[in-house]
Amino acid sequence: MIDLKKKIIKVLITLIISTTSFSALAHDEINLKGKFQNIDTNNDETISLEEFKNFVLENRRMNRLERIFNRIDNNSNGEITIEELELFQKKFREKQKS
Ligand SMILES: [Ca+2]
Ligand SMILES: [Ca+2]
Repeated sequence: MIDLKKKIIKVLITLIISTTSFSALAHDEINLKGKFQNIDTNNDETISLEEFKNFVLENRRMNRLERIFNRIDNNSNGEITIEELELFQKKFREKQKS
């Protein structure tokens, strides 16, 4: 159950990040309709400037989160262990000292 949840989150993150880059729009792989519905949060079938701004901000936040995640994920296997978290904390503390 937990593994499935993890998998879903991973897929979601990949999806959101892949749909952020405009170069990706050139490829047909993207479900434009689904993307549109994601941005159109009040479901009135148009994207307002406000909705667009929120979408971009949200994606930027996600990208930042992914970078942080990758920095903690020392062996880049897509999962953070307690050891990796401790290592990250140690590195962070050393950085604070210097
Ligand atoms: Ca709308
Ligand atoms: Ca890891």
